[in-house]
Amino acid sequence: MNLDSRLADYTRIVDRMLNQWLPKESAKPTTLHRAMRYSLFAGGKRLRPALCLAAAQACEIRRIADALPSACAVECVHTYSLIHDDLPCMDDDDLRRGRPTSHKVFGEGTAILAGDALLTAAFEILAKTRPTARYTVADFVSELARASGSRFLVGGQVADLEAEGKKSNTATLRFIHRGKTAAMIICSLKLGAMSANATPRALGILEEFGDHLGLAFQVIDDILDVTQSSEQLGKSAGKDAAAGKTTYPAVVGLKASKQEAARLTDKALATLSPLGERAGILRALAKKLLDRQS
Ligand code: GRG
Repeated sequence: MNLDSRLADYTRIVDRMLNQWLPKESAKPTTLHRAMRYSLFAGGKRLRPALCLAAAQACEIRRIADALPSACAVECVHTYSLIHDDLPCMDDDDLRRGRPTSHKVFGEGTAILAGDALLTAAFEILAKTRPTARYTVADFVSELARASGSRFLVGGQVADLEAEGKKSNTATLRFIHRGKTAAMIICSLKLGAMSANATPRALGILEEFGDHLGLAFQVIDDILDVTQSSEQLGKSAGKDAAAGKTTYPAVVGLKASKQEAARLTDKALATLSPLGERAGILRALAKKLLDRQS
């Protein structure tokens, strides 16, 4: 199995379905649909759809197409969160996925609404999923709603806003990262597994894997923010320190942060053991994320 070609396959099928399921640019109101597509097709890494499809394969899904509503839905929620995160009232950023941010191109009102519309489009798309013997469509919807709601994605963002300029400890940092980053990673894995009618035990394993991987991903994100250029990242580098954010490098230093990312990745890999060979893509993906440069 070649990981890069597998990831390219995932991106190709996800992009084809996103293009099919989202309103065309020519559909009214055209500015809104242009704005939604501008951010969605800006060249993100498509990590969450990849985790979703890889989890589905680790749970021996019969037809990968059955996991596509979930894979596309998580990418819509993720893209909405990035558009809103970049707004002047949040992180106030000019650059995202190598392009000017949505509000810079379309104005603040349209950017907010493009985010709102992507969030609701996610549920419209997810509703296309097929129920399996163990999971109803309502189970899928409930999983995504929980991860993207006040206890996790939005809740993590609020905790992040409230922590700005204050000295936070590692417990606060973990709460923020669990909500902002790990929850959507866990949700992507679980929805993929549910599409494959996975056992509750397999869901539990993937949840634990996603928790460690999500934290590792965020620690690496914090490290890249201080070690890479904006060109390399496709988003503004050095923003965390400038905004007085509590990050892993700020709390424990760069060297210890790198060790922590490696430790969390090892823990994530260890949780996959019961899934054996079937989890090969997930394993390779976790290792690749540890070495990522953007
Ligand atoms: C409800 C007003 C309102 C706002 C919510 C939830 C939220 C805004 C913001 C949280 C979004 C956020 C920035 C989470 C951090 C997770 C993270 C590291 C994102 C970057 O993910 P990548 O690197 O991005 O996978 P690409 O662009 O490659 O998809």
